[in-house]
Amino acid sequence: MSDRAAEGQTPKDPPSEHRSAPWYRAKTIDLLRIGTGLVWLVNLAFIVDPANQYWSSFSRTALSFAPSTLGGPGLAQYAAAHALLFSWSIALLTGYLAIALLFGVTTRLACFVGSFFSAILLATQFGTTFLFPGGTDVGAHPLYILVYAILVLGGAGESLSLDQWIRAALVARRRARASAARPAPRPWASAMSLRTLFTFFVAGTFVSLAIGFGLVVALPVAPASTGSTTTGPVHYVNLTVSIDPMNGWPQFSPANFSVPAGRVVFTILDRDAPMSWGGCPCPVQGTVGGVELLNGSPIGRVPATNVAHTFNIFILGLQVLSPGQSVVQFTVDFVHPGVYAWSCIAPCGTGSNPYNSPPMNVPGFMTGTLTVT
Ligand SMILES: [Cu+2]
Repeated sequence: MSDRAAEGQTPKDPPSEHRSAPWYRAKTIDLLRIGTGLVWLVNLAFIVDPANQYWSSFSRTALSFAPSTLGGPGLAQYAAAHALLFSWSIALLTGYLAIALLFGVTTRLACFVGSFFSAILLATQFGTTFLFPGGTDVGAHPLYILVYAILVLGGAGESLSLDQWIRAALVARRRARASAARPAPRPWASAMSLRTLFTFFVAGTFVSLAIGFGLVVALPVAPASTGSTTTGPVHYVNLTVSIDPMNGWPQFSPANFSVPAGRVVFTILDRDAPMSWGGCPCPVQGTVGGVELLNGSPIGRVPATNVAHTFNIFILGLQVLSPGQSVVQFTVDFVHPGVYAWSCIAPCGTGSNPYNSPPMNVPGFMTGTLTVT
C-alpha cells in the first residue's frame, strides 16, 4: 500500500520546452531571427527612401496586383482607393517586424504577426508572390512562414536578444528579493506548452490565409458600369494628351472637369509617341462592356508594345489604356455624384525612374479630378 502511494508520487520530468536549449542551437536560431529582421530592415529602408516614392506610388503598386489576384481585382482596387490606410498599415508592420526581429524584443509575438502577415499577403498577391525583388512585396511568403515556424519551435529570443536581457534582469531582481521559490518569469512567453503554442501559430496562419482569400473574393469588383442609368442623355468628353511646349512633359487636358451622372462617352486623342510598357496591367476595366475602342476597334486588352498613358480611377475600378499616336474611346456609366481622382499609371515620367518622376503624379499633367454632378 505504501509502495503504491510512493509510485503515485513519482515526480514527472519537466516538459522539454522548459529546459534550456543548448547554447549553439539558441545561437543558430537567433542568427536566423536576426537575418529575417535584416530582410525587414531592407524593406523598411525601401519604404522610407524618398527616391522610391512608396507613398505616392502605392495605389499604382496595389493595382498592379489586380490582374494576377485569384478571386478578382476587388481587393487590389479597394487598397488602391484607400492607399493611406493600407500604405501606413504595411509601413508600421514592416517597422515593427524589423525592430522586433533584429533586437529580439517581443520575439514570439513578432513571429506570429509576421506569419499571419505573410499568409494574408500570400493569399491576396498569389499571382505575384513568387516574383523577386518587389520592394515591400517580400517575395517568397511560404519561405517566410516556414522561417517563423522554425523560430517559434526553436525558441527564438533566447540569445542575443532584448527578451533574454529583460528576462535575466527580472530573474536577478526576483532573486534579490529572495523569493526564488517560484520559477523565473518568461516575459511575453505564456505558460502554455510549446505544442499548444505552435498549434495556435499554425491555426492562426491558416485563418490569416482564409481571411486573405476571403477578402479577395468578398470585395466586389468596383462597378463603374451598371447599365441602369442609360435612359438619360449621353454626355461626351474629349481629352487630349499632348506635349507641353514649356517643359516637354506629356499632359492630359483638360485635367479637371465635370460630367453629369449617367452615361459618358470619353474620347482620348493621344498625340504622345508610342511607348512599350513591358509588364503593364493591360486589361481594360470598368467601362461599359469591359472594352475600349482603339482607333475604332473594340479591345479588352491593349498590347504592352504600345501603352503611352492610362486613365485610371481607382475607386471606380476604371482602367483605360492609351497607346501613343492613337484615338481611344470608351463609355462609363457614372452612378454616384462625387469628386473622383484620376491618374495615369504608365511609366511616362521624364526622370531616371519613369514611374516616379514628373509629370507622373503631377496635378494637371498625369493626375486630376473628375467631378460627377
Ligand atoms: Cu502618363
